[in-house]
Amino acid sequence: MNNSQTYTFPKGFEWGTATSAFQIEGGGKQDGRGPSVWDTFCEQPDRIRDASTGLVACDHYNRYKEDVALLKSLGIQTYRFSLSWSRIFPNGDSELNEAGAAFYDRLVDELLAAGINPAVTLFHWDLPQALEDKFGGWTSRETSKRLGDFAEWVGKRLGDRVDRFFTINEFFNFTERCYGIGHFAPGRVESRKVMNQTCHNGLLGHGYALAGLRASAPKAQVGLVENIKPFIPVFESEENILAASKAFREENGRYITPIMEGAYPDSYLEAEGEDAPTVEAGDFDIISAPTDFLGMNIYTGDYVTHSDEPKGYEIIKFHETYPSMSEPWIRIVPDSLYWAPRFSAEHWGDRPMYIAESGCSARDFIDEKGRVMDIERVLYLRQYLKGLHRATSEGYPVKGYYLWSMMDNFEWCDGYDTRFGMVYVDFDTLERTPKLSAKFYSETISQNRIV
Ligand code: PNW
Repeated sequence: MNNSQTYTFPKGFEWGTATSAFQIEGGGKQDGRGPSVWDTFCEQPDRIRDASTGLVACDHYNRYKEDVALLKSLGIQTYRFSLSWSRIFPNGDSELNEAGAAFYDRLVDELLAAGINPAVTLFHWDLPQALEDKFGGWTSRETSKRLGDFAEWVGKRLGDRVDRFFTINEFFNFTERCYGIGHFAPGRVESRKVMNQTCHNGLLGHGYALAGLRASAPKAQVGLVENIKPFIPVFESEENILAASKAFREENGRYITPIMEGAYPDSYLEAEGEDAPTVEAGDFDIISAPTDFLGMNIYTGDYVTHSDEPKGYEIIKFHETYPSMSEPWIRIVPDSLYWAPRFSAEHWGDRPMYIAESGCSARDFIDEKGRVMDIERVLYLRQYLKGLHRATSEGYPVKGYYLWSMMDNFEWCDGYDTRFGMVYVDFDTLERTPKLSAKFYSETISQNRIV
């Protein structure tokens, strides 16, 4: 059988899994950690579905050795995790909390000793509360600059052992959703103008972070992670493919297009009018400085068909009966892992790409033997990996894949009931149990093909 029949991935393809600090670490008040906006948010009434907090979470801060051993036993090759900024700089300024910083030395060393390649995200939404208080968080360019300073420090501290850094994770979820819709921390509902400014400041934050890392860790590979919106031609006629390609560039225009192209698309500026963000001279030099790779988080996607309207495409609405996972926003669209890498390469060139997160929530059935049989997740992963396999077999430069998530964790406003892990966590005992999907993934990794 040839590679395409066995779904074999290219030699050297990296298989990983991802987490983020606030969602797993706990140790919320240990060793001098300062609060983040998410700590504050969790204390407010009616913000989190199960009224939970991140104070203990998976207690990874105290159990990281056990967790690294688990990663190793599953054969994971690269592990993407984020830093709790306020654990390291509790006041968001230059006053270092050495005890907090030392945790990341221990974690990185433990991973390296286990033969696992660490991949560090600098910012995964848990802004130090001090920066929210002092500057208004992402409404201010000061915050963007502080992320640059933090990045420079991180490069100095970890750059000798870590060679892959992601500057930020998903713009929408720490800008619009936090300062426009108010549904994520710090939960502010500001004017459209202010909200658009947070988006711009987020882009600047990425740019400053990239510059900071370039200065202190010149050999490291640096990129960002965006939850890019994939568009899939509903069937593969030439005109549908063209329509989906147009949709991809336009609909990702707020974040990824300006980073790649050094300017906001006209359609965005026209739509926002006077509410468009204030851009200072030189901003786009910072924002669009070249990265080494593009990280994409892909959970779902939209189908597109050609349209005779001037914009040339139509996004097809989902009927409520369309299959989705236990979280309804995760519609099952496996071809997303093919079309997003393909359109990225076609629009912005052949830079290396990582799927920095992909995965799903699923109902976990615990059987009478205590096994967690998450067959829905196994089915989901197999189909999505087939989409990804098509991308690599056609030569699109996707270099690795990070399954979200290593273990069940704090799913932001949904609390602990929504489970994304391939490892089950009992939040009373904190015991970890690999699910059926972990066995599937582990076997896939060991054979470098979809099993
Ligand atoms: C990502 N949506 O967030 C995050 O990077 C993770 O921290 C999170 O746990 C994971 O996906 C699962 O939700 C998203 O509603 C949150 O479209 C929500 C959406 C997308 C991504």
